[in-house]
Amino acid sequence: MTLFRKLLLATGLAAAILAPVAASAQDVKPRIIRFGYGLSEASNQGRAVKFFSEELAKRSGGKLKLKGFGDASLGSDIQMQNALIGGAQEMMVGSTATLVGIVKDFGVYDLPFLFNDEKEADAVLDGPFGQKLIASLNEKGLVGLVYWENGFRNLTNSKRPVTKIEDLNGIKLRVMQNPVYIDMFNRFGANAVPLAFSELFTALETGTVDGQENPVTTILSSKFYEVQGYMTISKHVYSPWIVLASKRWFDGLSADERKILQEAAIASRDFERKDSREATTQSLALLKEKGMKINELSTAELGRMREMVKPAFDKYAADGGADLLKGLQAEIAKVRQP
Ligand code: TF8
Repeated sequence: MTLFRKLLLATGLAAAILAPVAASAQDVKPRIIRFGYGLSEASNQGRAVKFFSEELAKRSGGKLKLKGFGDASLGSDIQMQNALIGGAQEMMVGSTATLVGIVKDFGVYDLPFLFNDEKEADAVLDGPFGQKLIASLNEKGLVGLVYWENGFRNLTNSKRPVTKIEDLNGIKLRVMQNPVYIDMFNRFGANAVPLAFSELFTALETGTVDGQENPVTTILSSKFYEVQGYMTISKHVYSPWIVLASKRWFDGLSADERKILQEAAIASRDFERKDSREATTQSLALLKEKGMKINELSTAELGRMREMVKPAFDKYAADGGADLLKGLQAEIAKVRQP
């Protein structure tokens, strides 16, 4: 063996021996973190939870063990938020839209056609606006770590193709439990039915509702194509997910543990956004293969929809959201391509 190879081996060994020493020199205790989420293990959400878990293990020398619970097995978004506040569960990921019962301001993201693309969303969510909203969770017993991407939402239904707004007339459309969504779809002429995501598949299957709206990744991973024949690419709202921790639990962590958690969360965010964006194109092709009839909306029709929901913005502003909305629009203007 050459001296060079010996040296390589020796330094490699030293690194291998030193790494766990460095980890244990930190103030990190063995902990089990119950992390709940609503989609399936095979979804973009499930993949990102797995990535997060592996990152935490790597960065803590295996001490911080994140255990994912998918398919809403720990409860719906709203049930989990309350479990976090009470300290009965450590972490979760879910829609920002379902947080409005705790911090009303989160409803601002749900106003239709705000963001033109993912780049704008990333800049606003990761910038001062998004971070200020995250900070407002602390006094409610929650800690927001990062935003993940749920994505641009599209319409599906079991009745007919939707090529113009009038096609939505009378369609019973499940929406998230959030007043902005209810208001928006009632304006579009649908009958908005607020319902937890965990009850959605059954509601579609039994015909309790005719349709729903979600990103294509979810329409595929939750197998909505089995019960929904039509999809309309409307991209009416960009929907963020938010990774949350119980403040009660988080406050009991050491500074080192919190730092590891924050850093792993940021790594998971970058992984999740890239993965979800790649999956979006694939999902669309797969949904076609599964037999869904998919159509886009014409620019003229999208223009009509924008006009139709203008009063929703006025209503939101009048209900106390004026400054918030202005602040959000100013942040978007900073990053918008002319
Ligand atoms: C919805 C959301 C859900 C998410 C998920 C359960 O339609 O888009 O997909 O909240 O975390 O409810």
